[in-house]
Amino acid sequence: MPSSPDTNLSAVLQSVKNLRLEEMPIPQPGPHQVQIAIQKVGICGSDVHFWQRGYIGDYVVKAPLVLGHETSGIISAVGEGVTHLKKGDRVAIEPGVPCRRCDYNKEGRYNLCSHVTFCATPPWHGTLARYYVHDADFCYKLPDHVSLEEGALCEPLSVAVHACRRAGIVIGYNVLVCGAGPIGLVNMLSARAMGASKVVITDVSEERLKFAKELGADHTINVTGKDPKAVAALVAECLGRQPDCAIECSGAETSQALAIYSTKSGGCVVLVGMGTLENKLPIMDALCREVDIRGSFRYLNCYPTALEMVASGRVNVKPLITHRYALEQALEAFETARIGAGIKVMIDCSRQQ
Ligand code: NAD
Ligand code: 572
Ligand code: ZN
Repeated sequence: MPSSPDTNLSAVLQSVKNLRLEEMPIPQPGPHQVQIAIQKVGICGSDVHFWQRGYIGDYVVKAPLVLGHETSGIISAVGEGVTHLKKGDRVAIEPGVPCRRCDYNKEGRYNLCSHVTFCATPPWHGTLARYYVHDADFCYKLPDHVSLEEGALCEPLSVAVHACRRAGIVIGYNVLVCGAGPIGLVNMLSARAMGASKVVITDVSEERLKFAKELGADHTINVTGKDPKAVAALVAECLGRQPDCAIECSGAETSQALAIYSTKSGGCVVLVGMGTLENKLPIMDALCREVDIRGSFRYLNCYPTALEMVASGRVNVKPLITHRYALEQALEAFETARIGAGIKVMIDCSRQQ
């Protein structure tokens, strides 16, 4: 064990493009909370976006913000009243804690709570630090054979579990996934685990499509410069019929149109990717063919399922990790994520000797 005094080195976004390593106070757990010695944190596109632009939509970085929300760690202290976790337990951290009191919570849709505190969404600090305090019931104990990296990847996997649930995927479904970034890829894996027979995935990057193919896509389509209606015909040709549902994970307007045109009449399009605020979409096509268009926002009650998918071996998220860095190399790690190298950049926040 390290012998020098313990500190809380953290990756703090001071202002746009100004990310620094700084010492922060070590937080202490209150009642029903746990203190976690953070181990693994994946970099998400939103971390890079806050770093590069200083805002996403109405969420503006106005004060120093610790980044990171794809997290696992080891319990280092427990607050009063915590019974299901103890010091030394390895956990995955669900980053968004809802208010628990509003109508959405009472209706059982806690992901829609507008008072949620979500790691690394201003003004709430994230987890790229040595220590973090979180509500104990939003921490999930990892089975011994599930790695801390897999625990961190339960976050994007939960986004996919929610989207696939919204799409209603069942055994035998044919699925179109639009966009082969980390979110498109976990949707592909999750759709498969939920019973999809065939998955077609699109992108504008050959490199990402090659990765998707290696990860198990049945068909890949490079949509660069192609008309959405023409691609929809290609999708149907690949599958031998139109997909039962489409999960859009790029946010591109043409890709959203493709999702609608491709999906069979009576099927479902799930929108996950965030694009511009207003897009032109073929709504009449959706209307006349009763294609449902559903939003998908983060997740609710998905961590246990995501964890089970990994623990049972039904989903292998390990190949998604293409780069690894220590917390001390956070700037290098963010630069790797910024240029879009590989798929998932993972930061090790544990304290080395
Ligand atoms: P990413 O940028 O790494 O991946 C997006 C992929 O889409 C890239 O590979 C890109 O080449 C591809 N793409 C671009 N234009 C395309 C097109 N016309 N057709 C097909 N593919 C195209 O991002 P990511 O981390 O995979 O996240 C994907 C999206 O999901 C982002 O917009 C992100 O904000 C969003 N997201 C939403 C939620 C939610 O709760 N709804 C949660 C997490 C992420
Ligand atoms: O893993 C959660 C997550 N959510 C993302 C993006 C990346 N990762 N979303 C897109 C941005 N929105 S937001 O509402 N916001 C910044 C709070 O625009 C959240 C969902
Ligand atoms: Zn994210």
